[in-house]
Amino acid sequence: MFRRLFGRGQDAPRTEEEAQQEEQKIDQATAKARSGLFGQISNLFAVDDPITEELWDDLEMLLIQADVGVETTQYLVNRTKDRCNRNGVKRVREAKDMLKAEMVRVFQDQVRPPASAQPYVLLVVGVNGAGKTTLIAKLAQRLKIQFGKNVLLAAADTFRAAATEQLETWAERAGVPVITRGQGADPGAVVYDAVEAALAQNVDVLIIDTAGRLHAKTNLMRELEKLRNIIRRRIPSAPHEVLLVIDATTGQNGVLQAKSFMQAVDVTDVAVTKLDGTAKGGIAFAIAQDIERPIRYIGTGEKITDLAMFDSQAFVDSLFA
Ligand SMILES: Nc1nc2c(ncn2[C@@H]2O[C@H](COP(=O)(O)OP(=O)(O)O)[C@@H](O)[C@H]2O)c(=O)[nH]1
Ligand SMILES: [Mg+2]
Repeated sequence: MFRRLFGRGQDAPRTEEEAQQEEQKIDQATAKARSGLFGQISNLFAVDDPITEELWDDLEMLLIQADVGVETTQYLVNRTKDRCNRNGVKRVREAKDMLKAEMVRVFQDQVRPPASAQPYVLLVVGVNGAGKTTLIAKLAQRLKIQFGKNVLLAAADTFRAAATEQLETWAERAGVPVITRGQGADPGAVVYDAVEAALAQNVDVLIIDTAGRLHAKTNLMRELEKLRNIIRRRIPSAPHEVLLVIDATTGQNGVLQAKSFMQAVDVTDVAVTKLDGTAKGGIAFAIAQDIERPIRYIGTGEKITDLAMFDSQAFVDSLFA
C-alpha cells in the first residue's frame, strides 16, 4: 500500500532525490534526540574497551530515559548482548552496530503486506491534539502534489468547535476538496456523503478525520464501529487503513492511550507526530513493540510539508549519526 499509495503507478520506486529528501526530514525530526539521549548512547560506544556489564547497565538506563520503555529496553539490551555473543563481538566500539541492527528489527517485525484499492479509504483516529488533522493535511498535499492523486477529505470530527473549519483551512492550502456538515452534525452522515462522493467522483484516496474523545470509551467505540459499518456498506473491503496517530511528546502515557484506542477500533498502522518536539525519540520503539503495528508516517514539524514516510533503517541511522 505504502509504495502504491505513495507511488506513480504499480510499485514505482522512489527517485534518488525523493529518498534523500525523506532522509533529511527524518534527520531534522531526530535532531533533538540525536544531540540528547541518543548522543549519550553514541558516546557510550565511542570507547575501545572490552565489553563489561557496566556497558549494558548504562545502556539500559539511557534507553529507559529516552522513552523506550522498560520492557522494550530489556528486550533490546538482551537481544544486543546475544547478537554480540553470536558474532564474537568483544569490544564496546563494535557493539554499537549490534544495537542498531536490533533496533531496526523492532520495526521490521511489524511490516504489513501492502493493500491497494480505489478509492483507498483511510480512517484516521487518535486522542484530541495528537495531530490528526495536521497529518491529514500533510498526507493530502503530498498525495496530490507529488503523486497526482485525486484526494477527498471528510470532516467527521463534528464534536469540537472549529474542528471542521480547521480541516477546511488545511484542505484549501493543500488544494483538495472536503466534505463537511458542520459542528454538531452526525459524523456518520458526513462519512456517508464522503463515501458516495468518492465513488461518484473517481477519487483515489478518501481520508476521514474523526473525533478523539477518550473519556467516553464506549461511545467512541460505538461511534467508530458505526463509521466503519457505513463505509463497508458501500465499499466492503474498506477502510483499507485505520491509522492511529500518536503524539511523541506524550511519552509512555501516549502509548497507554494508544492501547485504549486499540480496544475501540482495529488499528492497522501508526503515525508518530511531533517527533521534532522531543529529545527522547525512543518512544518510536515502545510504540512499535507495544502496539504491534507498523509505523507508517512521522510528523517532523508544523508545516504542511513536514511529513516523512517512516524508514526504520534511516530512522535508526539518524539517531546515531
Ligand atoms: N511540532 C509539531 N507540531 C505538530 C505536529 N503535528 C501536529 N502538530 C501540532 O499539534 C497541534 C494539534 O494538532 P491537530 O492536528 O489539531 O490535532 P488533532 O486534535 O489530533 O486533530 C497543532 O498545534 C499542530 O500544529 C508535528 O509533527 N510537529
Ligand atoms: Mg483535529
